[in-house]
Amino acid sequence: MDDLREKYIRLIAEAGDEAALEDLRVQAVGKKGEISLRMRELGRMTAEERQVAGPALNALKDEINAALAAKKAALADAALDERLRTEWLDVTLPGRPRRMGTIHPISQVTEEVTAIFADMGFAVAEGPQIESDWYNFDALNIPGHHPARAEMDTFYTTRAEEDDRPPHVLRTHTSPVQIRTMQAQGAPLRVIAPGRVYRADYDQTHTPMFHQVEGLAIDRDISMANLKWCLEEFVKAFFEVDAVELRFRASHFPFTEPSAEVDIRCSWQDGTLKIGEGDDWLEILGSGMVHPKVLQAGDIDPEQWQGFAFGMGIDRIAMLKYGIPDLRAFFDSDLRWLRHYGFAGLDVPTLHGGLSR
Ligand code: 2NM
Repeated sequence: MDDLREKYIRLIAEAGDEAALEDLRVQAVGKKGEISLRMRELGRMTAEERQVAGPALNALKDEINAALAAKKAALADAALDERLRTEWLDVTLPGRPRRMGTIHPISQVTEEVTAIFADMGFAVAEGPQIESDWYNFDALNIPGHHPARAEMDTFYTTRAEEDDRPPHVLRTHTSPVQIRTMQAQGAPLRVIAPGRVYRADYDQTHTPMFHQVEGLAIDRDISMANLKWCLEEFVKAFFEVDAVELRFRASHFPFTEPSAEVDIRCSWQDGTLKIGEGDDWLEILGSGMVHPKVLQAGDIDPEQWQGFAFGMGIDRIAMLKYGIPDLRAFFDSDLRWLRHYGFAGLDVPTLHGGLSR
């Protein structure tokens, strides 16, 4: 029995892995193992012999099981130590730069505009891109014979042959969103409506799909003075300059009265634009006081409420701010162009952190 003990204690000590240890367990204390065979021999012994050999065999079995368990734990410890030694990671190392996509200038500028107006208390409103002609035209005081409705400018959908309701249109501006918001929220109201708009026009300076942002502020005593302040704050923040001069030129839109087109003072030197200085003027948006009929279409009482509205082209102000020469390249999905003019995905524009870097 001493030989058995010595043999197995040595073999267990020498075992290199768990598999070897399991083989030893089967060989020693398994059903057909050496210890078990010895135990079976107990039956053929005398009572006196059995009294000595029985407990001794049991003790040996316990001892071998304990050695197996201890060795198993030691092997697991060693394996863990080895993993800890080899599988380490220096979390203080700088990240590996990976080429990711970039934020499209139109998305970037939309976020910038949103951040600026959010700071002035404007919420963002959205609506469908396929609109009824009522929301797109009638509600905005654009009459049936107005040139904007002409087949040439507007994308019309088609109805089934026997269906004589007026067809839907691809919205030609985001104003229908303003009507829907007036109806849904009532006055007072402060929203901007950024998004895609569609006009059947394609040349150097026009694409059939482009982006607009419109603003709308309605309260009891909103005036052109409030409009002027808001737009000045916007232009300063957007172009990241300390001072600007705006010029309001009388104009005409069906949905505002009075209406004004707004220019900003600028200079062009060697093809680069400087905002706020120089002798040139740059037209950037249209604006005015919301027409009473438009308020009425939005279920707002024009005897109680009044407001200003404005609209501008996101694509155009993106080109101006970031020196992008060709409008059509915006929609070419050219990876080289996107890498050149795109913005890093994690640089979210905020007023406190800076709009652009
Ligand atoms: C412009 C110019 C002037 C405008 C009007 C409205 C609405 F729906 F509230 F009446 N939203 N935007 C507006 C006014 C848009 O774009 C050049």
